[in-house]
Amino acid sequence: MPAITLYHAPPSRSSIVLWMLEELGEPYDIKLISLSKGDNMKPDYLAINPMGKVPAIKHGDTAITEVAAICTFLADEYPKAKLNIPVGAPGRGVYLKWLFFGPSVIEPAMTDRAFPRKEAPRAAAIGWRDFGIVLDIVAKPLAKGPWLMGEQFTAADVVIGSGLRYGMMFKMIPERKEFTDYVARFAARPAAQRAEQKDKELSAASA
Ligand SMILES: N[C@@H](CCC(=O)N[C@@H](CS)C(=O)NCC(=O)O)C(=O)O
Repeated sequence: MPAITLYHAPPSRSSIVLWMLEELGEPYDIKLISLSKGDNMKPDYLAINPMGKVPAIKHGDTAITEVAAICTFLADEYPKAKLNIPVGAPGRGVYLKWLFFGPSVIEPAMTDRAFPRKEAPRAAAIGWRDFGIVLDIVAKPLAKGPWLMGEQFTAADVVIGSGLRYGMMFKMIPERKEFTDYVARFAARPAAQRAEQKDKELSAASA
């Protein structure tokens, strides 16, 4: 039995982990969670993720949740795939910065813009300050590319790349050339294509 089980609702944020697992090349199982049938709020699943959200993975007996944490963990746990920048290597800090930048900066910046608050939040009180600045910061390393960390494709690209692609798809992020070129680059990766194909099949089968 594979050591990794992905709890997955296709397509959703758990599709990001599906892509990560394809990049990793380790065996894994998938347990489908139907959000429309409320599987995510059933006691069995709440025991794995009390938030009632996907994704979650089980690694052995340990349940791990949160996209970026799962991707960071998998990249470190299976270093053979070279998707991490290991502890002690010079780029480790910047690599972790990007992994945190996805859920703590890009995602709230994007959703606060899509679902405006009644009162504008104070720039100093929120974690992302200004939407334009957030986008400029991500665009900078991508203009040089090919990946966030330069020549090495890492788990940070899986996390940030998925967020940018989603944001542009739903018109929450502008289609800047740095972003569209980046999405085209990673969409050409065999693992991304396998994950997309699997997700389509799983969506169709669970519809
Ligand atoms: N912070 C979580 C967010 C997970 C999340 O919001 N997942 C959505 C699917 S995209 C979900 O499970 N929604 C079901 C619900 O809230 O009922 C992460 O990064 O993993």
